Amino acid sequence: MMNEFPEGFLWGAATAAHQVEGNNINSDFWVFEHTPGTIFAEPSGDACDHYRLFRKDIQMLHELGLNAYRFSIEWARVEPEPGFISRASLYHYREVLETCHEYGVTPLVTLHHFTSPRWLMKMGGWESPETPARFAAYAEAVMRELGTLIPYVCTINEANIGVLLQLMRFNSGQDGQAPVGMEVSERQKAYNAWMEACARELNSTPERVKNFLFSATDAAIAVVKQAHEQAREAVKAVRPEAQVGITLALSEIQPQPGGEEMAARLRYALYEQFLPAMAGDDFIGVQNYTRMRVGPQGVLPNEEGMELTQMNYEFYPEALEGVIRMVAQAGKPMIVTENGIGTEDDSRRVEFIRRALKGVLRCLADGLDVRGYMYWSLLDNFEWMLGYRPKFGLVAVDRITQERTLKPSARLLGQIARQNRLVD
Ligand code: GCO
Repeated sequence: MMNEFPEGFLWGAATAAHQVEGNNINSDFWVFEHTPGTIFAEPSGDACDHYRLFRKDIQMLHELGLNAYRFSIEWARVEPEPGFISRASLYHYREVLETCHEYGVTPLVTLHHFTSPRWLMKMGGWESPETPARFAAYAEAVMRELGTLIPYVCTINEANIGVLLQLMRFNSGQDGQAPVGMEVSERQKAYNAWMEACARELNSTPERVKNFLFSATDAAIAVVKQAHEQAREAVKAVRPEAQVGITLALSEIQPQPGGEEMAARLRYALYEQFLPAMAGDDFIGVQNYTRMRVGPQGVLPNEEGMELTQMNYEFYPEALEGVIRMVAQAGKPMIVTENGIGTEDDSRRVEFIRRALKGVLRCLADGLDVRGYMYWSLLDNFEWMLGYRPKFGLVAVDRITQERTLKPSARLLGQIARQNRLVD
């Protein structure tokens, strides 16, 4: 089998502002983390202090041998109040982008990676019909100031996350609605109380903030799709050459006997329904971590005997190949914008990356148009509700001293990138 990647292949690692920068105090998540009764294991705090240490981190990424860096610009910093643009924060991101270019690292910029300004939640968040235009205005402000430095834009990270979370029953019993005739459980009561407190803090209502990522209602999904399309147009109007795409969380859907029909429904909900909104995009951002076995009733539990990651899902690096093959049918260039594993055992990460990349090579051999691979994540960082316990990084971070330590997987990916081939 060929083991070479195409010339110009983007080799990188990804981060997201809230998970690494630290002190993202004007965002909705900061409120969720700090409101009593929080479901977050711990607050994000200083995170990896990447807001201050970005130069070292980008230099380190470059020295490893990687040639691309996917990171996000934080809306809550750029537009701290509606319509008020912070020039100082744009200047910060200018420095981040310039540092990338100094080291010959291609930046892939995400405009929204889960966190939103507090004020957006007050105005109805991702269910408000005003949000697409507000998001597009922010995108335009970013591109006007920084556009010449930004070759790739991911508008919204995992626009389908609301659907995915609902499917995985991540928030089961936490929707504040007990079925008729049933007692509201203690857990649900506590969750509702926390949501009410968050809503007070955000001058909003529990209905508006309860789906603090995106919700899975048709109306909310329509808002997310419109936000993507309007932002893409805003970006293109300022900088037509910028390559624009959305990113989607895609587990490989594997129908089990009798599960074909359900699998087709899930494929539509998680993926196909977003295709019309992506028609004008330049690329598709593929994000994959595991597979999803589907039976007639829905997603099945992990297969017995399978190795699990720290996220409690199956260690299944081959899922990336399956997802790329599905997405390839849309006929657009693909960039793997996230693929990774949460583990304390870095040798499992080494194995994961190798096997995932073998899958990418098989896709390339079949002529599929994969342009790059961004490992999630550069650094061990804030894994949302789970806090700092899951370790996704190529690089470990001491959160007291902020010292960085390369793991063997970092050297492996750097070596593969430098040689642009998978070596045994
Ligand atoms: C996501 C996000 C990342 C996560 C990563 C690991 O895919 O949920 O883009 O922010 O940290 O996926 O779970």
